[in-house]
Amino acid sequence: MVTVTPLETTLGARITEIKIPEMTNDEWTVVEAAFHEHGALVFPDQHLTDEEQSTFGERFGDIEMLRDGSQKAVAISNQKPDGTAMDAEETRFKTLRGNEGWHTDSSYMPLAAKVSILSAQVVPSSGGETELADMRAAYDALDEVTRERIADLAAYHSLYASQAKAGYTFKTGEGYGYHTKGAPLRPLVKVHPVTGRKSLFIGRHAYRIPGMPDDEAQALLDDLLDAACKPPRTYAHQWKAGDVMLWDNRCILHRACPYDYNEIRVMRHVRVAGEPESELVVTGPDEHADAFVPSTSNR
Ligand SMILES: O=C(O)CCC(=O)C(=O)O
Ligand SMILES: [Fe+2]
Repeated sequence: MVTVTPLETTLGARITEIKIPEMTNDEWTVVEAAFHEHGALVFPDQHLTDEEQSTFGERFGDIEMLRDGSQKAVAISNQKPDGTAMDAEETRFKTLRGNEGWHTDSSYMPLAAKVSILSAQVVPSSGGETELADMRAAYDALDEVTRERIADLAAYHSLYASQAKAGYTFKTGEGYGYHTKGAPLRPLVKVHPVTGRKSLFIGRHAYRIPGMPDDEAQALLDDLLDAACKPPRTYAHQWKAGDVMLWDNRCILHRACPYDYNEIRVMRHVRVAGEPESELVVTGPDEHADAFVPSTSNR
């Protein structure tokens, strides 16, 4: 029978005695309840195909099309078509390195993500973990003064701005989500649409708070993030090929961990779109996003 074993942190559970492609509706009921309770699930040793992984994603909702609209699963990989490792100058490599900052997926799009499902195809000999942080527990741990300070604040989210902050800049429109205008504005305190639990909605893509000077806003966002992403609210998954891990982007942050980039690491990612009722934000023009891009490097 499907077994749910909570991890020794505030988030996450390991799900065993189950084969994802053969999941019954009764098992799904257990898995979905565990997802809402724990915010992240680890399924060791599943070895899913592309299709099995996206079919599993469809249990949660509509798949977000990350590239050309036909692919449901995308590779998160440093491997070039000739089999060798990418070099550091490639845009896709910078995107991979950008993933090493704490973030929530697609918060920079009008419709933010609900769930991300990652599976390990090829893992490096060490490092390359994926780390998760529980923003429900992080909110619970805030003092009353901070809670009051942030209660009505919201931040703009932009991949363009977060990559620029990390030292990586791109031509506008160079890849998925790289837009300088129309950054979504999202409240710092999010109420989960199913559980009703409050969580901090922050991460590297958050970059500006209306009504606050930019340096003050960035300092506040950085301080909240630093305080939030600490034990016992974090879990680092050490991948074995075939493992599957998923998380609820509405209340869990994640980041990739470094490894020797001469080695190959290939992950497969399926992203489930948020429900419009809770994750869709009407975007307006954000004419200030360019301020994060040094004018000489907008190549
Ligand atoms: O490569 C990883 O470990 C995580 C990448 C990531 O940010 C994602 O899958 O959304
Ligand atoms: Fe991500």
